[in-house]
Order: sequence, then structure tokens, then C-alpha cells
Amino acid sequence: MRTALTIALALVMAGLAAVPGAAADYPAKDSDYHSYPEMVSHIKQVAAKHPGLVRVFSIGKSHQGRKIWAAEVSDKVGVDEGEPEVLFDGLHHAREHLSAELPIYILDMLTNQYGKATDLGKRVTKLVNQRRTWIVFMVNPDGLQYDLTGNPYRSWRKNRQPTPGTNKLGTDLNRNWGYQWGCCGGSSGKPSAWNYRGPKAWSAPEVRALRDFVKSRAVGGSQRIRTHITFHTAGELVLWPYAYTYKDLPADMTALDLATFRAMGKAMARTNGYKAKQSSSLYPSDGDMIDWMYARQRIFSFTFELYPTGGGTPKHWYPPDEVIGRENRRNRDAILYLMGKASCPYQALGTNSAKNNCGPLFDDFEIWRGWKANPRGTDTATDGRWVRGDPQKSPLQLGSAVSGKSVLVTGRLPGHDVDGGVTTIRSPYFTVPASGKATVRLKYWVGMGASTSAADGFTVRLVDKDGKIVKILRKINGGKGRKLKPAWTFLSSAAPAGHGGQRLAIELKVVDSGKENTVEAAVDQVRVVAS
Ligand code: 0X9
Ligand code: ZN
Ligand code: CA
Repeated sequence: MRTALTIALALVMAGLAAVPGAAADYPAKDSDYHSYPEMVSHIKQVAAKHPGLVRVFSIGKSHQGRKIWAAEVSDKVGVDEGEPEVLFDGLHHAREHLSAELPIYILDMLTNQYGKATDLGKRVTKLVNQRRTWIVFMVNPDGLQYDLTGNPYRSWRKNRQPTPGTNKLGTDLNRNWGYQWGCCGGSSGKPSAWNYRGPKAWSAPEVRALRDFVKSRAVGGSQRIRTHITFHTAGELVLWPYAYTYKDLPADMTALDLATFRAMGKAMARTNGYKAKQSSSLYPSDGDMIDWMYARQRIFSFTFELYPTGGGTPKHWYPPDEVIGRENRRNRDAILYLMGKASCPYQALGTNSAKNNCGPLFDDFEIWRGWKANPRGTDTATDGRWVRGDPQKSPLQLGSAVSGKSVLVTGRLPGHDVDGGVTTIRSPYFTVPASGKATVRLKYWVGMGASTSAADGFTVRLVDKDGKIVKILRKINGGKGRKLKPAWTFLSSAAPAGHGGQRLAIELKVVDSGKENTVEAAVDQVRVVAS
């Protein structure tokens, strides 16, 4: 009796264990597609074959505990050489099978072409040597494996995470990102909906894993990843932000960046025959990955909707495996273009833009890029210290920005001018080109009331790695009843000779020595360019 029971129990348990353990697979007719376990074994093989070029690792786990696999491709793999970085990801949506093949293709193409003497081989070799490429293969492995349990498939889109307080399951991973989450009717709050946004932003572990990986690439306030494609199907589209609004140029995008998105999008679409347009013009959505990537990280982030045109039915999600190779190769030049532009996306606008925007330092102050307040620990101001943000207008403060909506300003709100002493802030250190020829360009304004003293004022200076002042680029003093109405003013000043290859930084200083004086200043669009 006892033995029989034990045996029966063992059989039952073996049977139960076999269900979650058994890996669902593609049917024979689609066997060239990769299931999750096939993808894992493939990328591990590639890494084993190219140990100097490829490292595979997991960025975190899915809801059901599958590892979300990623690869780094670079010469000197695993070493941070400070190179520009690129990110590709696929399969936010389970049923979009081709979107999981593109990331695998990128890994294969880069490793197969590396070191070859053909034109393509040379192009790839140069990019692999000069970039650090990150590939996240399947953002939604649980969803895919579930989709494969259908006959043949289940048209499943979301992840497999239960929604607390309901008997529903699954969050749309491309509605769960935390920028403008649920803002605008571009997602559903209904747990059963195909585009359910989740109970809160970042509720899906898959989305958090990808977010945390991207954030981990911001080194010292500077995001190393500059360009990105997230692969979806279908529609044959190249889409740029934003998805949450129809506005081409909302306040959270700069005119320069919009022009760059358009130029890059159109250039890529010329190579693959897709249509390039703003994401929302397909239909608006909120909590979309590329909106967060651009708004919060200022990454030039694109959604590719792959083959075929149109969308929304099994025919669009499940093209036969015969098309995989052709549709992968169709996107090769767009991928290489995007990798090329990671050194400075503004190159996409031509040589003038590259000259003006692609130097050793660029800051439009739309996100925090690592300036250091009170770098010498000697600041004494009790109010109106330097902050980054959207300034509010007051009699001696402009409410405008040169780019986007934010600037670096002494006190963002009215009634908060500099008081009680000194406030300083220092840019990240940059390397002067070997030629020694570099020019600092920025826009600034200064506002001063009539009662300032000669000790009050605004200074822009270059400092070396020890904090020693290398050059005063501008100095504006108060005193003698001098009033200054704020107005955006252009400053362009060359670094003094003899600093080629050295690390320098820009320091801004504002002094208000007496409490009753009003002194305000702001800067925007700071650039150091080779001259
Ligand atoms: O709805 C999505 O997340 C994407 N389309 S899909 O058919 N692959 O699901 C579109 C992503 C871009 N966002 C918008 N067009 N709003
Ligand atoms: Zn999709
Ligand atoms: Ca700005």
C-alpha cells in the first residue's frame, strides 16, 4: 500500500515536473525560428567560438524566472574603453517572432564578418573595434514559450505575470515603461486588454531588467549608449519618439534632436525600404520604451516594425521561416548605419552639425549630465545656487531655454536669486583634442539689479585637472548702479594653446556679496568643439 502510494506519487510528481520543464518548440515547418532554449544555446556557442569578441550574460529574470540574455560584442570584450555604445533588443511582444531573429542575426553577422577582407568585412571590423554593442535577445521569453504551446501558436503578446487582485494574466511590456506611463489613452487599464499597461509603471520584471541595464551604462552622468533599435513586427516602419503625443516637437524634445531623428530615420528607411515616421503617427501609445529611452537617457532610440507591411493578425506575426534570412539581411545596412552614428548622432545632419555638436563636450541640460555643484567646497551662497531645470520668468530671470525647456540657472523659481555669497558649478572633465585646438561655445544671460557691488557678478572659466584656472572666458561685474537686463548672449572662446590631450572642465561662478542685491545667471547649449 505504502509502496504503491509512493510510486503513484512519484509518477504524478514526475508528470507535473515534466510540464514546466518541457520546453515548447517551433513546429517543423518553422524550425528555423529560435525558441528560447535554442536561442540560449546558439548565443553560448557563438560566445565560445569568439571569446575575444563576444561575452554573453543575463540582465535579470522574467516573471517565471527565465534569464533575459544579452551579449556584448566588441574587440577587447568586457573592457570599458570609453567607446560609444549601441543597444539592440527584440521580442517585447511574444508573438512577434521575427523580432527575436534580428538580434540573433546581429550577433552572427558581426562575428562572421569580423576580420574579413571584403568591403563589408572591413566595415564591420571597424565598427566592432570602435564601438561597444549590446544585444538583448528576448525581452519576453515567458510570453514566447507560452505562444509556442499553441497549435501552432497562441497569438500571445504580453508577459505571463498575473495581475494582483484579478484572475487575469499578462502586462504589455511596451506599455509599462515609466515615462508618461498611462498618460494619454495610449494603453489600457483593463487587465484583460491586449495593451494592458500593468498596475503601475515598471511593474514587469522584464522591463525593470532592461531599464536597469540601460541605467548601468550611464557612467559619471554620461550615458554611453547613444543609439538604439527595439525590434517589433509588423509594418515595415522606422519609428522615432514620441509615441505618447502627436506633437512633432513637444517641450521634452529639442529641435536639434527632432531634426536628427528625422535624418537618421529616413537614412535607415532608404536602406531597407521601410517608411520612416514619428511613432504616434502609427497610433499613439504611452509607456513605450523609446519614449523613456529618449526622454530620460537622451538615447537616439528607434522602433523598427519588421516585415510584412500592415499588422495585427496571425499572418503578420507568423511569416514562414523561409523569410527570416532575407528579412534579417534587409536590415543589415540600417544596423551598421545606427552603429556608425553612435559616436555622435548629430553627424546625421551633415558636416556643419558635426562640427558644431560633435566635440568633446555637449550639454543641452535637458537631462542631468554630471556637472558638479560646489566643486571646491567653498560655496557660501544661501539661496539661488546653480540648478538644472525649467526656469520660471521673473523681472531679472528669463523663462526661456535655448534648447528644449531646461537650462542651468541660479535658482529656478522667482524670488530665488543668488544670496549671501558664491555659487559655483563645474562641467564634467573633457579631453582637449591632441591638436590643442578647442573652442568653448555656450549661451548665457546675466540679470543684475541696481544695487550690486563690484564684487558681484558672473564668471565663466576653464580649469585644469587640479582646479587651477587656465583661462577666464568671460567675466561680468556689477557695481556703480549698473543694471543688467537678462538676454541670451553667445560666447565662443578658444582654449589657450598647450593643453592638447589634457583634461579640462568649464566652471561657472556667480557672486552676490550682499543680501539686498539681485544677481541671476543661466547657461544653455554648452559645447566644446575641435577648432
Ligand atoms: O504597439 C506597439 O507597442 C508597437 N506596435 S506592435 O504592433 N509591434 O505592437 C508600436 C510601437 C511604437 N509605438 C507606437 N506606434 N505608438
Ligand atoms: Zn510589438
Ligand atoms: Ca536646454
